[in-house]
Amino acid sequence: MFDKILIANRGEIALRVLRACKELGIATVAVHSTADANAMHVRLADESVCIGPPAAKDSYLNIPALLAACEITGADAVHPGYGFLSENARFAEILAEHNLHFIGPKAEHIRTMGDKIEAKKTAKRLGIPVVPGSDGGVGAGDDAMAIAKKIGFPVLVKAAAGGGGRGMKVAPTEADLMLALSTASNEAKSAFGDGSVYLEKYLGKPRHIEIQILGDGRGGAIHLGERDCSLQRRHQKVWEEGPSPIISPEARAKIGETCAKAMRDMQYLGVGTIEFLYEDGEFYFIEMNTRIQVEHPVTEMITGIDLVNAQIRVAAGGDLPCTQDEIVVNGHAIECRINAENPVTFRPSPGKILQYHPPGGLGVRIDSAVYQGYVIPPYYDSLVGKLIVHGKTRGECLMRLRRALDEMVVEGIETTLPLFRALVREPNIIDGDYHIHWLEQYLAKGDTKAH
Ligand code: MV4
Repeated sequence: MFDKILIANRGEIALRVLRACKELGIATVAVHSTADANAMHVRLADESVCIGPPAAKDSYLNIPALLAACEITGADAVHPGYGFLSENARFAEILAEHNLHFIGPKAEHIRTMGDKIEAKKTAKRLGIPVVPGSDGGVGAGDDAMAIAKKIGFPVLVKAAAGGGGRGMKVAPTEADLMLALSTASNEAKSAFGDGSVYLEKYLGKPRHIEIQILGDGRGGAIHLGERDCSLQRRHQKVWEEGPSPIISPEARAKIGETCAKAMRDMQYLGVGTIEFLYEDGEFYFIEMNTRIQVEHPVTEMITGIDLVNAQIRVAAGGDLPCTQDEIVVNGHAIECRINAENPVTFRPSPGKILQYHPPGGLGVRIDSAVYQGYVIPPYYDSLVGKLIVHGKTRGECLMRLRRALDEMVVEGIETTLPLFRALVREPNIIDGDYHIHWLEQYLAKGDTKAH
């Protein structure tokens, strides 16, 4: 097991990793930019190192500074959290070159899944159902029109180096294809330095269902059920829940086992999330994330498995926390990502938190690193914290969520709390009847009660 873990991240996920380390008896090193000197994880860590000025490129993405911090403190492993360097294969390799452990998947798997064309080819080879589309990239020399006609319009042009909605263009008809191809490729070239694109059948009103997996890197892997992340705004998840209101236990077992077997065949190491679009009873693979995700607490609440603890253990060569049969989905959990933003315009609202009262009680969890008097900096994401609620049923979970949201106080900045207080009372949400475009359509109506 590791002796000292450097947490190469900030905010709530840095605190989450720190908590797992402390419970494992592992010493902790916090790193922070000059803007995060007063952050909670810095206060609670055994040691802390300032790694640079506020800009992420000069601090949390500054690999030489992170290596120096490991050197100074004698850390033997690095946990990257999510975002920043968490899916940077080169970072994982550089750590290994310096005899440091990267708490994450093997670099080759990070690289493969980071290239959306390679990821899809790998998924297909491993027996995971994928969206119908081009076999690989579509280059200038290919007959894109013939490929698109074979798929059937509307088609979606996606950037190989994209992901998370970046570098996507819909071509509703033949007449739109050439422009969509050139626009997507040019945007990908300037955004990611790689203009390669591929085609997929465009699914109109799917749900976003993601399967949590965990592998030991030696051919063992389990799945921990699904999360329904369909309620998104501009590709930012807002409300995530598990199990999905529309997935049956049989469908869960089938897609879960398909994913677990694929991870066993890959000898995948660590946590991972396999993302699907789900429409008309069919799952369609779109991407795989090789990191711990923001919404991991939803899975923890319904399975009782500590995913960060498991991540650290398998990275140190340990075994999976349990067998597949021991994974039982118990009850229902919903996570609301509460941001320091205006609840209607979503304009960021950084600043000092003057009053902070988080809710409590049975089945209520707050993953947050803020406190009364904390100043939300303008340099990073605007997450105040995640409110995660568990109930025996989805109905009980909704009632508890409504109560917790009404109890929560955050003053001095604007937050999206009013949006969630409206959503939890919305008939479609109460019925679990929504899809990936539902939230943006709801917000566009403008009559939301989010005030
Ligand atoms: C799609 C799609 C429809 N058809 N692929 C968005 C980000 C990345 N996860 C992939 N995304 C999509 N891929 C096909 N073939 C629609 C989306 C999409 C989306 C997916 C999940 C959650 C929210 C979304 C919002 C807009 C578009």
